[in-house]
Amino acid sequence: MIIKKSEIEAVAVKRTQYPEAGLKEIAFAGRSNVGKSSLLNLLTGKKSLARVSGSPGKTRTINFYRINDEFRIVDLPGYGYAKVAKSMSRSWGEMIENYLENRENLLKVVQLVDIRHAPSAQDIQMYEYLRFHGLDGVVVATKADKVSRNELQKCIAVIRKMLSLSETDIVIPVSALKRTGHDKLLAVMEELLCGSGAAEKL
Ligand SMILES: Nc1nc2c(ncn2[C@@H]2O[C@H](COP(=O)(O)OP(=O)(O)OP(=O)(O)O)[C@@H](O)[C@H]2O)c(=O)[nH]1
Ligand SMILES: [Mg+2]
Repeated sequence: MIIKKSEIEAVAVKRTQYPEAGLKEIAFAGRSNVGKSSLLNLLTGKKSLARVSGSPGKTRTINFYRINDEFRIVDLPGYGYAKVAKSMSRSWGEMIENYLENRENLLKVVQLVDIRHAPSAQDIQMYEYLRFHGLDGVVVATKADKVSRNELQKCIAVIRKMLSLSETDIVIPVSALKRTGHDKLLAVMEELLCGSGAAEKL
């Protein structure tokens, strides 16, 4: 798949702000600062479609990006940002759960984890939650440029083990800095969308 067209379609904190459900959606989840927005920019080839920042907690809304007028990528706000107030993290949880549990056109959630670190308790919890809702199966290991080729396989093995992945679950190492791994992710996304009956359109 080649992404020829990408644009932000909606910024939402509640259901009434979501765009209409006519297009299939694939969402990106992961802790704050893991690289969700950077990955979106890499996939679309647009440097600043999604806001990237050194300070975590940048994306605090659910951002819907319309891709090729065919489907959407949904950038979810990151979890695990310590400085966010308790009350705020509760409303964060509700915002995400509302989306993940009630969005009928949501196909899959790509879970992002930092390749350098063993998945955190929250990463594991998130993945189990996705599994429970049948949204699991694709993991992106971000910042792959930070480990050597040698370490890469070891890091992926740790991620597989900690998230209790099955053999059919996919882990894709990606680097937004070196611009690698996105082709594989695009291919996986295309397969997901085709399997859902959007084949002739892509
Ligand atoms: N070295 C390296 N740095 C990266 C990569 N991807 C993202 N970063 C950096 O990680 C930081 C966070 O990236 P974002 O894309 O804003 O992360 P996010 O997951 O969208 O964060 P929130 O919006 O806070 O949830 C930025 O400083 C990026 O430049 C990568 O592949 N390699
Ligand atoms: Mg972000």
